[in-house]
Amino acid sequence: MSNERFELSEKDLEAIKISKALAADAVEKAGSGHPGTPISLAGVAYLLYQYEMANDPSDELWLGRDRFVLSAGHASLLQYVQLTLAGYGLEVSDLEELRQWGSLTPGHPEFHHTKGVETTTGPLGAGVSNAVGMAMAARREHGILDPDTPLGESIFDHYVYTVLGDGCLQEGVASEAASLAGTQQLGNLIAIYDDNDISIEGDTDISFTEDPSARFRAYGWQVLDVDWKAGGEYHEDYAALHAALEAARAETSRPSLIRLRTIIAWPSPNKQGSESSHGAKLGGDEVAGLKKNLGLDPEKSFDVPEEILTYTRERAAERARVAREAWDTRFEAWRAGNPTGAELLDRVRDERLPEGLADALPTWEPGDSLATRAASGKVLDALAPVLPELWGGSADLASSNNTSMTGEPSFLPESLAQKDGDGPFGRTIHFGIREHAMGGILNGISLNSITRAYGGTFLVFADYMRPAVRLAAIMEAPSTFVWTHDSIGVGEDGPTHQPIEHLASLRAIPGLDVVRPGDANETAAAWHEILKRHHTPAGLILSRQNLTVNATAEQAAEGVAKGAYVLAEAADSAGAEVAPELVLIATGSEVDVAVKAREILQGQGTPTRVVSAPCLEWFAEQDAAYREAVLPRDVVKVSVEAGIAMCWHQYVGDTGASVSIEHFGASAPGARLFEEYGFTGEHVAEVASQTLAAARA
Ligand SMILES: Cc1ncc(C[n+]2csc(CCOP(=O)(O)OP(=O)(O)O)c2C)c(N)n1
Ligand SMILES: [Mg+2]
Repeated sequence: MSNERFELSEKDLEAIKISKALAADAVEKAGSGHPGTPISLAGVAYLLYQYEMANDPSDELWLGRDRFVLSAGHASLLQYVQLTLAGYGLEVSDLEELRQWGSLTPGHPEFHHTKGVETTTGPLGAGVSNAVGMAMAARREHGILDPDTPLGESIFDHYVYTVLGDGCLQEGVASEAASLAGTQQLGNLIAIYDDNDISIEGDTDISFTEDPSARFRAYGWQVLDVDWKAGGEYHEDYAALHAALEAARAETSRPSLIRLRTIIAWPSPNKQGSESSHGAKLGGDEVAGLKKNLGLDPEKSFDVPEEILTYTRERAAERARVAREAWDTRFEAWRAGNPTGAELLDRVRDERLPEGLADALPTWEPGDSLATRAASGKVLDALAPVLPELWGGSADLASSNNTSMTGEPSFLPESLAQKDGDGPFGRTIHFGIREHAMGGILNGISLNSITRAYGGTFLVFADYMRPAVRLAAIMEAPSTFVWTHDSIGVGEDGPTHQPIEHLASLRAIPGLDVVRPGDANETAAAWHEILKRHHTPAGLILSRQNLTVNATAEQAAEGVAKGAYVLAEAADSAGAEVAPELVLIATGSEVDVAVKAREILQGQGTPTRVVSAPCLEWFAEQDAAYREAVLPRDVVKVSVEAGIAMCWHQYVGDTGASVSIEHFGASAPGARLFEEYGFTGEHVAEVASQTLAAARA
């Protein structure tokens, strides 16, 4: 730490005042928004963007940059104003368009939308889990690209900064993530907690009385206090904050929480310290009063003197130039010395899979029998040597989810290593029983990262992580959620563990690929297709119980990528393929049920086709001709899926039917439940015959 007293220049202080006024003006003009915290934390954000973080406004995806996550996403102006001042491409005119159609400044920060925004936030607490994921990703990236360099000394090391508020700290997801960050000893993670005692309903004492410092210390974090309220008069002490940030960076074996005591909306004359400044425009008089208190002209709006904008942009550019000069030189040296690593880096940054990946995938023979979760485990084992960027784990269900790549070390701090090889650069992630944080961490890893991650739990607990899944879809983050134990096939654990409405409810999320392979070969093909897609999250939904392999490896490789395909064609009595009179559509474990039903129906003289439909989203991408060829409009269709029928009507139409389950399951062996609830070849054949007869009547 330097002994020099940290001091901001007059122009810096002016820029901070202007930042506060801009936040007030933007909300005033929009008519809605959140001015309070962008006003009170303007200096914090200014410090981060102009003094503390490694960043390059001209290259917002610079590999060496520190990450910034505004977990308190409602305070989006905090970030927008600094992106404007630092020269990330936003202009003051964009701030004038806050929250308007088509603007670069939406209500909450959105990944892919505004340059410099690293993740979409707004659902409180989620950003903390993203930040933990980013901090973990940084360590893993170091591990695969520069393993011989000590932690902290590689060009791939960077810090992750997150700003969070009372709301984030109250949300469970942040607790889950912070706890894991402590265990993982993420020294590259720095959180600034805006301790302003205010949330929407007023004083946080009405619902939040714990000691967050004690809590974070118990998690294994370093907690640093910066109290701007100390000593009578409120004082935005940037030197104290800077010192805390230095101390946070210096602590390399623990994450740090800087507990910063602030007054919301300071120095707004009447609304400072009040929830009234949280989420509504301040009002003209109050904005004028704020400007007066800041020494700014109350008559002017969006007033950024050219001199100040030039100063902040040049300052940011010059800092970036200096940082880049040093970093780029080291990067070139790294490239020269690490051709394999460089090739890997180029490949993943180009979003290319290795040549011949398909050949590495395991195949099975029709008639083999194994659970798709087991097949998925074999696929991961096969991918391990050829796809170094892929890593992941489970929320304490690894042996059930088959998510550990055999023989790969665990991702753990040295002091917690359980077996040879485990360490900070390990590959298997132990998320603990923290599904929601796992989802957020996977997203943090997937965003602009050079690694790709998956995480497993039981499908029924997808509900525990749904907000993160939804955010993955909004962000087009290629997180892979491995959800096993996918139906009443779970059996004895009973209704709490048996998904019923989950497939339908996950399919309701736009932009999420819900992938439920019907056998082992389809599972390998499903993984391959998921990996080919770099901008879509996927849920890979797998069976607990053994499933007969019905698809050949070739059939699966070709068919799964199209979402649905003809697995078994209708035939006449001589066995020759003919046009179907009936189509059975099934997913996952019910594909085999449909295959059995087809045999019965064929025996009865009804030419019956089985369509396996592992991913309805991929099927929807196919052209109309293909879809019509697979599911002909004029043929009677019956869907078979061990879940609610919702979403199948659009495939089977008014003349068709769905064999489904519209109630919760029960505790009994899975095979018995399949019988009791009608998921047998006989019952499906019966329903299909009746449906066909009714359609013809
Ligand atoms: C998961 C979630 N629940 C509720 C909200 C609605 N909400 C937005 S901000 C906020 C209060 C946040 O308080 P705090 O973090 O202290 O922010 P401050 O008022 O200090 O800016 C709430 C409840 C949300 N954005 N996300
Ligand atoms: Mg607050």
